[in-house]
Amino acid sequence: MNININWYPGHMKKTTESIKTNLKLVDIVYELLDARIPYSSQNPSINTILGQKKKIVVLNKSDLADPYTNNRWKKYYNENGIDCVFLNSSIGDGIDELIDLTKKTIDKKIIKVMIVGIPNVGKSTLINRIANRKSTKTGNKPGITKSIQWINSNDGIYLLDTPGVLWPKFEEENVGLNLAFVGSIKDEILDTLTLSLKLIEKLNSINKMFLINRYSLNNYIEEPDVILENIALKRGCLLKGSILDLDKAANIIIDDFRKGLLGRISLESPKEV
Ligand SMILES: Nc1nc2c(ncn2[C@@H]2O[C@H](COP(=O)(O)OP(=O)(O)OP(=O)(O)O)[C@@H](O)[C@H]2O)c(=O)[nH]1
Ligand SMILES: [Mg+2]
Repeated sequence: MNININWYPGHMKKTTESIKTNLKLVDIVYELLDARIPYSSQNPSINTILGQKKKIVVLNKSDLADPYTNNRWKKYYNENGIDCVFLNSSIGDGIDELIDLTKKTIDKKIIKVMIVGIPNVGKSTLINRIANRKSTKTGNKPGITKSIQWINSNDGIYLLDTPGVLWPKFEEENVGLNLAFVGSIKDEILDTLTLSLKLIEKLNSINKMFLINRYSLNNYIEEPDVILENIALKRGCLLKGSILDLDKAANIIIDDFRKGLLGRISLESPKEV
């Protein structure tokens, strides 16, 4: 069961180029990572792209990640001398800490910040939080922001929103899968059924209770395809003639994971990377 994921359309290449050209206009960069996959959500070329520019690693969607694993990542970044802040941009948790750290790092009246990261990680949501208004469009699918734009906030911070970018080739199958699980790859290019089986496999390797609890699975079964059939049965996913609608069940489990309905789950912890 192989799944080969690659998504690097022309606009991402263009955006990466304009990130490079706009870099000289900003004082600092917020590198947004998904707290559930801090390793897979980091652009492997980011440090080369940023050069000597100051940056803060922002672990967004930390409300969806396991709190214990968040702490382990915090320790990991601290030990490596990397500034980091954990956020929930949806409700604004951690924003004050991020602004304080920014002002401590850049001693200027007006601070210009560029925000970069993978699609759907919450860049525009964070900008709207800091600016305290809905100044840039957000949405729960990748590819919402189409072009680079400046947004001003009241307290002397100028923010540069950028469209989400990935990179030409994922080094490992795992990286592409993790990005697809969290919703950073356009769903249209994904084979949802295979993706859901991979997700079931991954979740069960972390804690078998996530799926058992959510879908009241009474028997513990090893094989992902049998688990998917059981979820389809439990959720009444049926086609004409009482055939199981596995595609529907696949969408349910992927959606539930993305919304945090299976629990707060981290797919990567520092020991693995
Ligand atoms: N649970 C949770 N959801 C968040 C958080 N931040 C953003 N979101 C949601 O994630 C989705 C994507 O947010 P956007 O701000 O549009 O993401 P983006 O990085 O600007 O995406 P692109 O413009 O496509 O690159 C939206 O549905 C947000 O409501 C967070 O900290 N926690
Ligand atoms: Mg955006």
